[in-house]
Amino acid sequence: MNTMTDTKDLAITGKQRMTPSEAFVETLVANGVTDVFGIVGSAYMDALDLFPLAGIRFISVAHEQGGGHMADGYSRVSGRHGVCIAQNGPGITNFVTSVAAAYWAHSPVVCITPETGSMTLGLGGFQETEQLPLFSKITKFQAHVNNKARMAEMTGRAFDRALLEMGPTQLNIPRDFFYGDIECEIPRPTMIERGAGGEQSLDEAAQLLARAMFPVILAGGGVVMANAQAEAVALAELLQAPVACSYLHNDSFPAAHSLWCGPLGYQGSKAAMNLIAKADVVLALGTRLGPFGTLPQHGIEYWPSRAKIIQIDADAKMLGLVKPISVGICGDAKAAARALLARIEGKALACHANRDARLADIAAEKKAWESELESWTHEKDAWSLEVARDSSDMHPRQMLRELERAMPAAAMVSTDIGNICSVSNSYLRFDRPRSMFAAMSFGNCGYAFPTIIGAKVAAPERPAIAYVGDGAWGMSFGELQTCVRENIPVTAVVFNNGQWGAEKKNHVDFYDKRFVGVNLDKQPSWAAVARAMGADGHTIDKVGDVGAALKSACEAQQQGKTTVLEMIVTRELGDPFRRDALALPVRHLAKYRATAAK
Ligand SMILES: Cc1ncc(C[n+]2csc(CCOP(=O)(O)OP(=O)(O)O)c2C)c(N)n1
Ligand SMILES: [Mg+2]
Repeated sequence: MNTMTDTKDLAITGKQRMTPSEAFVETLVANGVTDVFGIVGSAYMDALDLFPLAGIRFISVAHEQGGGHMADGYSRVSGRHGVCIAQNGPGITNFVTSVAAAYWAHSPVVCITPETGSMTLGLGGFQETEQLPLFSKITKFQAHVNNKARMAEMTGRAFDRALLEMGPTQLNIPRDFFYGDIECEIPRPTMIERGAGGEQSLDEAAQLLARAMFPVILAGGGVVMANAQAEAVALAELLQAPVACSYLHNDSFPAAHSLWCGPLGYQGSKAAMNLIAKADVVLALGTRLGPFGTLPQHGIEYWPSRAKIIQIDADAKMLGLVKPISVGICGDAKAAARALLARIEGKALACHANRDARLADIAAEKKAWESELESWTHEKDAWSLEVARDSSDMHPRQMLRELERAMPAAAMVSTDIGNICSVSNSYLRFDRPRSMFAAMSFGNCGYAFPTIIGAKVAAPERPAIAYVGDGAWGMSFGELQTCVRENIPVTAVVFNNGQWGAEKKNHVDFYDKRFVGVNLDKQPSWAAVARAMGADGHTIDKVGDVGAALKSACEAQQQGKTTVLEMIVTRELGDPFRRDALALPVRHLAKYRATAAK
């Protein structure tokens, strides 16, 4: 039986008699679902039984949080829905962290949450918890099947809204509603085309750009999601404007382009920061201008507060929310960029008069930052010098540079949220979009590894690499089981510095090195653990071995092998995350006075 054909027939013939499980699965098929991540559970077993005949692969994961992150990675690389499902109660509460992460990554994840039976809800039965409040603030839409006859309708809507609003949705289904007889028609996906934005705001933006003397483009995640990279390049070339990538969206503009200046934000590019600081007009294309991504870095207050800011975002609520703006355009990044191009192409642009000076400025800033990075082989603060002094371990920065040099052309890289992962921001450059999947502003440890597994399922031909600190690895290495069992070959680069480094940095800077809970003593050999779990595992302790190890691990992916590269690095630490949010300790009680700032 060919279910695709059947689905098309259903669409033609209208209502048919079916079970709610069939209606649910046929609606997944109608939405092009081919992969679902989760852990098996009785709550939805009647529907799961249909997956193989529906052409849907069920990817059995180690932990539901991992399944949610996999759905996230899958959607970010494919631009399609990522789907996850689990058992009611504990299986669903395990999804919460990953759905919150998907929310801030703007990933169209459909989180399917079978619920306790409708006739026992509220009685405190087995595996019961209220499942809608759990996700109310971390989803764009919550579909609740309140009657089994509405199974297909609600399922379809959860899929439509995830793409419409670019974020996770929840589909909550009382488990008894999978059974029975219903008459229904399988809804077709409703694809809503996004427009360029209001004519007047586009006109105003075009005028600002035409008069700008030092325009700078800030390319955000919206450029990636709208497949607008070509338009961003065309705008940059027309204006001859430098382009900065927004925080953790290093894949929003091709790094090989002469106008690319690198990412803003934590551990970002000084070239990008120095150039945007000079802007008189900023075109923020497809970015919500999130607060963390524009904080001062490297001691540079780079945000040009006197410049005119044109912000383009598909979500009107983001316009002017964090930064004051001159023009807000509610539009799709691609359509808006095209509309702006049409308005300024062939016009006299003020910025053409000083083009050569600006291009020289861009080249000089990039060169200066490159040579600084090249000589910045290790951290130079007192703590870092002390811990690295007699160590034969690798300096994290040198190791990251070697990884960068060895990175295969079409690689996808996910990054976690530790200190070394954050420093890697300076060393991650991409020429194609949908290549970088960072933990974004939710910033949860344990994001990177499962996310790259999901990305690999969506793009099996691309090398898939996760950067993970050893602390975060302890949270997420269980998903090696998924790689091995489900034959999803990826490479995990684990930075073994024996500490929760990013937090330890705060102890060093603010708490006079009174370390509490930051040392990761007695860790196993993560390379040996990987081998015990059926993957390959290698310990790398020389900078000269890093590049070859990455290359061969990526090649091993073609033979179906997952590899863990355990990098033995010093305990030195880069700049802290949250200098903005910490203060030196003040103590009033005598008992605690010894911990007051001196
Ligand atoms: C789930 C979660 N728990 C705790 C934190 C707080 N936190 C942020 S960074 C960090 C340390 C990360 O350590 P590791 O993964 O070893 O990377 P390193 O900083 O050592 O490079 C911690 C605990 C977090 N962001 N997410
Ligand atoms: Mg660590």
